[in-house]
Amino acid sequence: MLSIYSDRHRLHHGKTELIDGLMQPCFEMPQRLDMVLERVRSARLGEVQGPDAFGLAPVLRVHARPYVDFLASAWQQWQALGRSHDALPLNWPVRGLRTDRIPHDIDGQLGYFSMDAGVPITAGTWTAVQEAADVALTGARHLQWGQRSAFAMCRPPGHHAASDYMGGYCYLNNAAIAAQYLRDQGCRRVAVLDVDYHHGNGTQSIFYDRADVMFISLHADPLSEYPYFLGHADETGQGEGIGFNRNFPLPLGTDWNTYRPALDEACASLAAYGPDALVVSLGVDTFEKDPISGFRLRNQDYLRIGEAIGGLARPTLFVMEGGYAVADIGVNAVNVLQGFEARA
Ligand code: SS9
Ligand code: ZN
Repeated sequence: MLSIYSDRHRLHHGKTELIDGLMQPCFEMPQRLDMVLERVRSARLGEVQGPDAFGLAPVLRVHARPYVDFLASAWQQWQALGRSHDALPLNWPVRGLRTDRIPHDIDGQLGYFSMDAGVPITAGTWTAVQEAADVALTGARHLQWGQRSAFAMCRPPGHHAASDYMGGYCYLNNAAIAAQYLRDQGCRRVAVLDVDYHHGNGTQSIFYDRADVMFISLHADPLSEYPYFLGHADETGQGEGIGFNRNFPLPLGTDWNTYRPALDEACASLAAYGPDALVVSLGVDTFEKDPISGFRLRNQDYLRIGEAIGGLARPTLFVMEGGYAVADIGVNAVNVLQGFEARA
């Protein structure tokens, strides 16, 4: 399988995040992707290529212009106030507050365009997140050119980012941008399968009212886990999109015996939909040793996930999402890809 990778992910490296009431080193760190690349190489998965530059047009098919302008200018605005440390949001327009005016002040903008504080903006963040979108788009282009599969080594991840807000380490929604690109290049139906431990709230909201992009997610029950405010089983789509969104919230402590039947049902839904292309939001934070998560999947379970996806026999783009057990992220991600290839 061809993999797409760029060193520029390193330009994004937040220092600290607020977790359990403490400022701690960011779990979403450059070493994550180093480990994935190392495993892609040692497992001889296939060629590794750099991304092509697509510009902002395919990004703007998914994200709102004011949000993209905010991301592009946030660091300069922050620096203009004499601040050289990471920018972080601090307050949000919740129930009853106004969202019809975008604040001029950068602190107000940071809150307006985010859902939480897990999104540090550093000097290199905008370059790195654009590069991650290009990595996903380059992978999508390979499917368009007739390849059976590709692996987009995106960092930072994307599935919590919606049309006009960032959150949960995510800025641009790499998987959604790739799915929309595939539609625009002539795929009639595209499906996104999200196997990250956390619900892909951003991807769901982007495609919620559409029948041409199905979204299916397996994740920790939002009553017990981040992102808390989306991802329940009764969210089945809206308008034309009714029936084209499916969530499988699973209990904390889920192991393979609990995961497998949900995955099989998700795959049956995907097979019935019959997409021309499949985008997999590949998070491996379902791993038993993940430091911020509560599932109990083991190394070999990722081979089985890949086999199930391979059994769908669709052109498939894997897009890297979460996974914070740095020592195992490479093995687990590549196990999915090798399981897929064994069935392909
Ligand atoms: C854990 C807090 C998690 C955000 C996690 C975002 C994961 C992206 N108790 N904070 S895949
Ligand atoms: Zn996650």
